[in-house]
Amino acid sequence: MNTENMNSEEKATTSTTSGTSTTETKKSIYSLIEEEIKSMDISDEAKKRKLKKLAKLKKQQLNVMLVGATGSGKSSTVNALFDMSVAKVGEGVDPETRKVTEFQLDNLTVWDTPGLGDGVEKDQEIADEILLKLQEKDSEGEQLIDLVIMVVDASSKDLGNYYTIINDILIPEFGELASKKIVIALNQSDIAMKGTHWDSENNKPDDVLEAFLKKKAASVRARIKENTGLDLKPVCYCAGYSENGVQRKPYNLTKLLYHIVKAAPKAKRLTIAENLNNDSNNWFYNDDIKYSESLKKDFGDIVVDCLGEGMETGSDIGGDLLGIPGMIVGAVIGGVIGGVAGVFKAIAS
Ligand SMILES: Nc1nc2c(ncn2[C@@H]2O[C@H](COP(=O)(O)OP(=O)(O)O)[C@@H](O)[C@H]2O)c(=O)[nH]1
Ligand SMILES: [Mg+2]
Repeated sequence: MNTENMNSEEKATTSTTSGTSTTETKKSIYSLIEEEIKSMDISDEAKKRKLKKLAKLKKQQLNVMLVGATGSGKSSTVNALFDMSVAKVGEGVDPETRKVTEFQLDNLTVWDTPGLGDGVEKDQEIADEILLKLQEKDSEGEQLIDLVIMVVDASSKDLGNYYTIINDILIPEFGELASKKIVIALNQSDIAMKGTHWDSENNKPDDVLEAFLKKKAASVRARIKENTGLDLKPVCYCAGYSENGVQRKPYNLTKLLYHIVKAAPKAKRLTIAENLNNDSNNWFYNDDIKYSESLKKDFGDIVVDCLGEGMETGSDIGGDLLGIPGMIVGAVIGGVIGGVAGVFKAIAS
């Protein structure tokens, strides 16, 4: 899979104000929430306040940086996670020039960085670019990059020069928040033992491979701790691939998403929900269901926070706190990220 070839067609949205549904492929979480607010049985004043909150959330921009060796699966990972059909490749960016490449989704930007390991000089150039990007400020004067996903091939022996990136760039630039903002993603779990011990029928590792991956994650964690002082919990997953008619579905992608959402600032988490890949197959295979449950709660909390006010009196409270948020969590979250867990689908329809 190659993100460089992504097209820039417009995301299909559903026109809600006119009541005509243009397509069912994907609904904007923001317009769904807006719809809900407008139909709530509350004062116009209260509606206005809620819509204002929503507008603020809608304006949030999330910036994610990908680092990792060439071939580790950075492109495959963003393709699996996000709805890349709407991505626009940054203008004037040539992937061959070993520059940071920008993929722009609605309100989510993925900064893809070239892999290290092609010589000291080139590595230095790339490190300088990564550093520059991390020093960049957004329009509010805040650090532009919200989080870094470090994609590592799960069968690789060592993080090598990526410790240097963590030590010399990420720790100084993220400061105290470094351990919160770095997600270590151990990809290609399916072929970590040279392709053996993968249970293709159930799209998961068998017991032997699972034990191997556990050990792998523990040793990577220990080595990162030793080399950088940070305690990061690596996620073993599989971004999947589709080649020559052979397809491997992602594994533990929901688990990876869970860690990404935790690494993102709360106010920006809906931007992730908004841009998720709608293919439910991508989210289906995980080592534990708790990640999708927790995600549902995380996204739901933000929606409730946006719609409920707590400060209102009288009947508004009943409407806000009892019926509607619960309904919204079901309908909105269900509708938008229906793929995250099979159960949401049922709620959504
Ligand atoms: N078996 C397997 N192959 C993968 C996985 N993720 C990516 N790949 C393959 O690894 C190769 C490199 O992936 P790519 O996403 O281009 O890596 P990048 O250079 O880091 O962007 C491609 O052939 C992918 O199909 C995975 O989880 N399992
Ligand atoms: Mg790539």
